[in-house]
Amino acid sequence: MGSFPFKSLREWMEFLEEKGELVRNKEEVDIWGDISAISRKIAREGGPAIIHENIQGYPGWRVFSDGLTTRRRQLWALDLPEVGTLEAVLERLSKEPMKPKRVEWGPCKEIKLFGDDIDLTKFPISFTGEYEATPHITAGISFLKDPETGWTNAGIRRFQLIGKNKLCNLILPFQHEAVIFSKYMKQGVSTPISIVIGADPIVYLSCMMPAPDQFDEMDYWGVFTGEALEVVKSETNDIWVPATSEIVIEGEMAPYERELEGPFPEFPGYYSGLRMCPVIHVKAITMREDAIYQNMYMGLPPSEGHNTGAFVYEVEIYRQVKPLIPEIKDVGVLSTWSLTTAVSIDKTARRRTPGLEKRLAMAVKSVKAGVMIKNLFIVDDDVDVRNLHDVLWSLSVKFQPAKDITVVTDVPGIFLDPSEPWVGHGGTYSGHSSFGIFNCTEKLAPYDEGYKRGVALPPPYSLEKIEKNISKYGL
Ligand SMILES: Cc1cc2nc3c(=O)[nH]c(=O)nc-3n(C[C@H](O)[C@H](O)[C@H](O)COP(=O)(O)O)c2cc1C
Ligand SMILES: [Mn+2]
Repeated sequence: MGSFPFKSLREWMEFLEEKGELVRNKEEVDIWGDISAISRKIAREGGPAIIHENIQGYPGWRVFSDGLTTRRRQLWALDLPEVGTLEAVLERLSKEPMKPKRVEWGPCKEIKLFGDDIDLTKFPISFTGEYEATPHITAGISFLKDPETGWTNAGIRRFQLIGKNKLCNLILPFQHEAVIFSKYMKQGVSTPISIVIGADPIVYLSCMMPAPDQFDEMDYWGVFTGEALEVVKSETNDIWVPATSEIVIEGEMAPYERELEGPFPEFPGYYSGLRMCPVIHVKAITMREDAIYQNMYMGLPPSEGHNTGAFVYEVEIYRQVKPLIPEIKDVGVLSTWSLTTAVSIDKTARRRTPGLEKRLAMAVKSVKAGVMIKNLFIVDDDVDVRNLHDVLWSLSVKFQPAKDITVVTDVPGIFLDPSEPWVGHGGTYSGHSSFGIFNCTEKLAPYDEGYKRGVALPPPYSLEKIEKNISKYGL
């Protein structure tokens, strides 16, 4: 049986199957929309992970998705508790990063393809949205190595299929991929890249962490599990990738070659425009004998990508802000990557330090993990930041539009957000936004008349009694 720490996609699938959270779909699906439509439904309904075993036009292939769509499965993947999750992650992350362990061989080397044998059109790369020109790899983890420091960065990118051995890579200027790519560009040489498709869930969660500069995301794997991740060397470059990966695509991006990328269903739920983006020339593909292709739906939230992003952004915002403002209590990414996010603050400390909530807001916006936040709700620490009812209640009764909104104009944003008036500046432009702080905390005097007895609830002794004896009441 698969159990934590999951060392391959297959161990993870075994575990999910035992938990009754993996569906094996034998009904034929196509790459034109079926796979995406099913993922969309799963995400909206909190459904199970799925493996499609019958892909029209791609005999022998299987496509896996939605392993990490629900918070419950994300917590299983990292063996974390449902209550006090952020504190528990923080405790683990406080340990020294653990470097991956280099090994000679791994199952991802069972098949090796070079030269004319490389043909990406034979892979079941699925369309995500109706207006995509050609399909995109969506669960591809991009590994790049800093030519100056040796730092290996890992992150999910979508890669557009533009030829049998050619992919287009949307490199966003504020991501680490751009930092590294530009170093090779300055040297006038090609950037080596390795892309992993299909990996264990800890690899996926680790690579999505918005970690600081020069931090290898794969070191998180060891910190999460207490063991080192086993990695093997790519065939054509010096990038080391998880040994049990299903598929590894190796290639090179020439410094100045660009092709049009897009349109793609972006995380804000609208299509991107077309942009000139770097081109990957594929030099090698290695994979398992019966490789499983992994897909991660994107577009209108929720999706596996959004839900996983929400979790890792919560973790990293909390981890990065806590040393600056220890009064931060919890973080909930409410929608669309982190465009709308809620944080809670220590109520007692805030009473002693009026205005503390604004310092918290500025700290949140200043750390790497907070860069995309546009709407920030600050709530009291007796409010569950992930519960929309609670957050909207705070907005309803603790917030006055005329005085509790602070707008900071002209901060970095993300050009994929269609509400930005500056959209359309092309691929070298990161985005430009305003930042709204919604102060939904209880107000201090002279506004405290309604607040002075605290939140209106049944007596504490009754709440406690009912909680303790809940089954006696047939509940
Ligand atoms: C399905 C999916 C597709 C993504 N596509 C891209 C992409 O094309 N370009 C990009 O810069 N980020 C993309 N991201 C977001 C990054 O993976 C994420 O922001 C990551 O933290 C960036 O890490 P980095 O700064 O270390 O590169 C995508 C995320 C998901 C889940
Ligand atoms: Mn990074």
